[in-house]
Amino acid sequence: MTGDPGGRASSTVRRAFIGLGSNLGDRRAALRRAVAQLREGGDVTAVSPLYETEPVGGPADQGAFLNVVVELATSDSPRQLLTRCQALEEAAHRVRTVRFGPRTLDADVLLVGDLVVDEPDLVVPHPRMWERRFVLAPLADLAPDLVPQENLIAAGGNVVHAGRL
Ligand code: GSY
Repeated sequence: MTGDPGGRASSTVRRAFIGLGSNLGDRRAALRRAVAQLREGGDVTAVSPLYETEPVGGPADQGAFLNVVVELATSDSPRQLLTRCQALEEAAHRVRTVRFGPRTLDADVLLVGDLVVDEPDLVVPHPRMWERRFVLAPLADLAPDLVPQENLIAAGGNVVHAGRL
């Protein structure tokens, strides 16, 4: 573990990225509400274009996702960001019946500056992000410097631009 990834508040402002996905109900509305709720923190600096994406993992018959990545300039710790993500999911009334199955909202802490966290319930950088095109494509739109082209090419799951939220 490096830096100050724990729960303590810090005055260091870091560039952080949150991944949002929905494949149940009114997907666009769920993502819009989640972004609005994140904006209440006053630290959102950008929202990626919207992508319609092939499900990666989970049941074969689940519907396509809509995904975006949100960029923050934040002094929140990774754990504080996890708590914010959990609040977004709770607000979306997510009901999870099937592991990796359809969900009204999934919110993941992807990156928090160069902090590294490896705890049972929180791993940053997100451990599977480098294999997922539904993460890397919107992340590359916001931060091409952070996404090696070879990762983007090798990543799994088709993605299609779907305009803006
Ligand atoms: O980890 C996010 C939830 N999730 C997604 C997603 O958001 N988009 C796509 N395309 N596939 C996914 N599989 C899982 S799990």
